[in-house]
Amino acid sequence: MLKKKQKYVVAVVGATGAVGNEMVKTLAERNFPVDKLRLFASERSEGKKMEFRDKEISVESLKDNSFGGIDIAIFSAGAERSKIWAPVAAQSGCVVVDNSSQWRMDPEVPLVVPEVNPHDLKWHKGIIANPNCSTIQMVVVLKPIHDAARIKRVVVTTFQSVSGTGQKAIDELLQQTTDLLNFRGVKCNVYPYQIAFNVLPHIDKFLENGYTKEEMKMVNETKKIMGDNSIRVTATTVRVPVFRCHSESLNIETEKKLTANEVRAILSEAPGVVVYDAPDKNIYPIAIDVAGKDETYVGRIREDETIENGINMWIVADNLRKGAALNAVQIAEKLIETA
Ligand code: NAP
Ligand code: 3JN
Repeated sequence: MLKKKQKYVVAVVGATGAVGNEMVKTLAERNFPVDKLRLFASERSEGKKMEFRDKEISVESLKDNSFGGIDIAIFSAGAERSKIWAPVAAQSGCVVVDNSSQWRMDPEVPLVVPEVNPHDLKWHKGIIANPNCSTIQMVVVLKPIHDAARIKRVVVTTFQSVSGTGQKAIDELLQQTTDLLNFRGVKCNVYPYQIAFNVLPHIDKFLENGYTKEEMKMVNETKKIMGDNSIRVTATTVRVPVFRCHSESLNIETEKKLTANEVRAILSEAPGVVVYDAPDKNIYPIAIDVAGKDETYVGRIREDETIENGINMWIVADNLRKGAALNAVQIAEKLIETA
């Protein structure tokens, strides 16, 4: 359990990565009460300098005694590292906020989006899981609709940016684009096919049921966060050649009828949501506008004319911010609020 303090010793594990970099930036921007910041990555990055509040911090590699004296450790170094190190950190007495899939579906670990289920933070036992980026932006929007009209079923298709795969994928899209525009051949190291000027219906590994792991993360995590196993979710997750922000097309079937205007009104009041929806003026959320923003943007809200109680919409959020770093820092903020 976290003890109340004026300022906290915070660690970011995976600090040199796409999410880790955003985490360090977010802690500074939100003026998180950091007494000391410790940054960890692989041995490759040992000694590398990163900036935090105009000071340089040296990156360390993880050792058995690394977590002594740390109050909050935010992990974004992949599931394998979380599996090994999150229990070590929790044993040392720090509260872990883990960005990987390793602990998300563990019944002993709360899976939290602060706008949706902050109450679940109360029962943590040292590890709190941050959901998948595609799930986070979707549940922020689903929760107020569920409260108003009970959601029966959601059909979601995602359009996910390459930053979701990490720094190597950002570099690959840039390199392939440059090579193609200079009439050179492309190399594919991160994805099985060229991502520049292409669309890949494949995120994470394929499972026996024909879905990908990313798709099943959206299905299972949504039920756990919303605390309702009866919500049926089916997903198709797609990688697109965009650097930042995940876009999603949602089709939502509810028990009670909601008009498009009622949905607009509900979402206008929802925490962490911005309704950006005026098709007559070509106003709808787009990735390049939402990059760097904290909220989930919603547009194209319209009734599904093929069923009785259906709504379609388009939602966009910054996957590195609300989808990862910001949600983790918001969890830490809630923890210190209630310490
Ligand atoms: P990334 O850019 O590839 O960064 C990976 C980070 O992990 C780097 O800092 C890397 O350090 C570090 N790392 C690798 N091996 C390590 C080791 N043995 N010990 C300590 N640190 C090690 O990837 P990313 O996009 O930032 O994502 C990182 C992880 O965050 C993902 O694997 C995933 O689990 C999670 N994630 C979650 C969401 C979400 O939806 N909430 C979104 C994206 C990612 P070096 O620089 O030294 O290699
Ligand atoms: O691909 C994306 O847009 C999001 C990727 C998330 C991710 C990438 C590698 C490993 C995850 C995740 O958060 O689910 C993981 C993982 O921890 O399994």
